Amino acid sequence: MKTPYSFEPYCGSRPSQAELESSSRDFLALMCKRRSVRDFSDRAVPESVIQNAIKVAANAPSGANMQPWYFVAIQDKQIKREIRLQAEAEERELYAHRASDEWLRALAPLGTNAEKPFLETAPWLIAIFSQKYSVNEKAEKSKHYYTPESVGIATGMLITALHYAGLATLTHTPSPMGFLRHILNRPDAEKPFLLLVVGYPADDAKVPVISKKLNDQFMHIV
Ligand code: IYR
Repeated sequence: MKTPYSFEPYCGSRPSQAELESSSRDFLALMCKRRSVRDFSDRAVPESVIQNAIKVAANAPSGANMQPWYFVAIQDKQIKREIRLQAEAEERELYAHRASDEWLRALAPLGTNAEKPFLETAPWLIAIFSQKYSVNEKAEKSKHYYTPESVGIATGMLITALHYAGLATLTHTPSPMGFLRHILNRPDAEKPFLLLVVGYPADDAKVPVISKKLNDQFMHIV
């Protein structure tokens, strides 16, 4: 049956099993080095690198191909300062009152607190927004599907692209983070999903000693 929709040849490759094994092993070794970094250098990172990483994220799969995401890449010092001030105000509340004892105990090994100097030190912040719906030129709304899943996948691809390029990142979720919508002038349909801090790690950057789940703890094959 002929459909009104068009299809085109798939342009991906078909590597041999040996090539699959080699490239997946190399990529695993690279990704095992990904860590969340909180000590950033102020060393500049070219805009093109940030643009390319966001373009990678925009190639993520999404529910009904609705692409329910929007990225704002921030290098402006004044805007970074405003974000830091508002994030720290929320975080002070979180650490002093909002977080349960259980939550604070879970965070203790990470050594985090309400101070977020990296929001100003790092050369780039990327604010990721999820869109509940889109609006076309005729002001007609289209519902989005699987929005958190889609934006989560895109964010994972963004982090992966930045790590592949050689940069450090931190997934930061000041809570609540509604202030990002106001500072960055985003519409009602958008909700802040995550703030990604991006840059070179400081020369003396330290990360907490933590363990990752072992293979048989996070997967099995049947
Ligand atoms: N948003 C706070 C607290 C925090 C929460 C989780 I869950 C973390 O994995 C890390 C921190 C902060 O950024 O300090």
